[in-house]
Amino acid sequence: MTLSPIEIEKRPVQAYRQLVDGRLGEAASAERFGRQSPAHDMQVGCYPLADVADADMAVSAARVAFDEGPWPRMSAAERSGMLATVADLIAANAEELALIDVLESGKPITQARAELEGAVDLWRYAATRARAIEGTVPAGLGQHMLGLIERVPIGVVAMITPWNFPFVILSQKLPFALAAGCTVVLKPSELTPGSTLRLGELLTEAEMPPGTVNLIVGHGQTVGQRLAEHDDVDMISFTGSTQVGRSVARAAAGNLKKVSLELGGKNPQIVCADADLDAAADAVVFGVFFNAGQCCNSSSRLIVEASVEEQFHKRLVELAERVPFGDPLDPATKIGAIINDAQMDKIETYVAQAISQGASPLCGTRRIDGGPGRFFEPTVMANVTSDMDIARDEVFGPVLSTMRFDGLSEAIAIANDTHYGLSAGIWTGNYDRAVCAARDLRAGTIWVNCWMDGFAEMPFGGMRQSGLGREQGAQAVEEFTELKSVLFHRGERSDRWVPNGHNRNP
Ligand code: TXE
Repeated sequence: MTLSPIEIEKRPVQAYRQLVDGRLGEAASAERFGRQSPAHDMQVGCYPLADVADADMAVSAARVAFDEGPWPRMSAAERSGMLATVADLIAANAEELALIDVLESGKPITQARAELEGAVDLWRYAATRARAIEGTVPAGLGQHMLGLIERVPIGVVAMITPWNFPFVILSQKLPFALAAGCTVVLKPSELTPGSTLRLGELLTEAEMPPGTVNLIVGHGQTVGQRLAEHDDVDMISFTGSTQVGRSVARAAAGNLKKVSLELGGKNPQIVCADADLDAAADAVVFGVFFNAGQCCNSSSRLIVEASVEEQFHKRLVELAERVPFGDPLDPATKIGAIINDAQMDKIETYVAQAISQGASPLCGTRRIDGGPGRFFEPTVMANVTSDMDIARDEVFGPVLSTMRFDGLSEAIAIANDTHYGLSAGIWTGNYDRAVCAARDLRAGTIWVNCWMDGFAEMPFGGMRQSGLGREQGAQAVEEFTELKSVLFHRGERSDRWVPNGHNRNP
């Protein structure tokens, strides 16, 4: 397979600024760093490199903004209006934001445009949820008592986001925390910080009160670690690898801040013989090759009924060899570049190891040499067993592992044989099988005769080591709140704890 000719727009390297306490500027150290397009090997951005001092300044700005500033104190209608204004600004700048994500991440331009559309929808949805935060009043506390159960913003939220969906993942968190009345420090991945920092300019244009949102870019082990352990941070919301998620949770234990984690997955699609096999094959190929497999929801495991395994594999290979991949700036491209050399090496190592453990490659398996950029062929590996590393670990590349089953209970047992639990799917024409699978598969999202359909209204998150907490949906804003019980007494207090007239020393 040959790559389409690489073309990159003739535009100057973009210079970005961080946002701290309402000021767009340089990092404290005045240091900067650059990023090359993983698809073109050309420098595309230059960013202030924050360190611990910037993290401390950003947290202190968010703290003051929360404790004394207008954002948590304004009406829900005002907050909602501001979120809608930001949504409009993102929509008006969507093409530029999409291009930034393409150049820094290597994802296809048509996909990046769709992601921006989804992100705008998340901001608009969060704007509506800002006005739907409600408490309750329990009846029956007696004649003299009134109890209010309020939902109050949790406080200062630190957010750490990864490189695979820079603007979408930010939009799954930030507008919901803002809707709740929280203030935020956000650190995007150092591989894809551009669209996050560009948002800082849009927030300034929208006249977001200073300190409400602070955006800094630095390394995970310095800035990320500092945010996770900071005593003035009340909650940390992290998306990334399970390994780093664990270390974030450990760092958060110092002040027992709330932790929300969106981590990895090893997501299975079960394909039964009675399914629409054409539609299923298309969804399996989409599920595993979307974003070059660098996706927490990647359906990297196929569990196919033995009686149709051979014909289904044939169909998959046909599709895998046809799916357009190469230059992400080409609107026809469906599979773009791999994020960096470390990720390429990781993918290659898993594939080689699986072959040595007895898996049979049906197509792909190689990186594309000879041109600029990092590209890995869409790969299908058959005869994989559940004990192989390729079936257990998140490869995060365009690599499908296929296994076979006889009987639905075996399929579900294989599907659940993982320490992850983000998503799972089943393709079947049989209602009973669909209901059974939806009930017994252990994952935060179950897709029946579809894959990766998502809506702002539907909560998203994982069971087991795929994470803690949920984003999106009606509950998303509540994740950034806590309950406060307020008790009012009315009338005279007649009951006394210390009995009237009692004298301890007669
Ligand atoms: O992720 P990291 P990496 C998985 C995927 C991939 C692997 C490695 O399997 O192959 O992770 O990718 C910040 N304290 N996913 O190394 O390191 C970091 O700066 C606090 C799955 O890029 O988890 C970045 O902002 N923060 C995933 C963010 O964590 C730290 C998406 C994610 O980086 C930190 C990405 C630390 N000690 C990778 N170390 C998904 N679920 O979609 C790093 N960071």
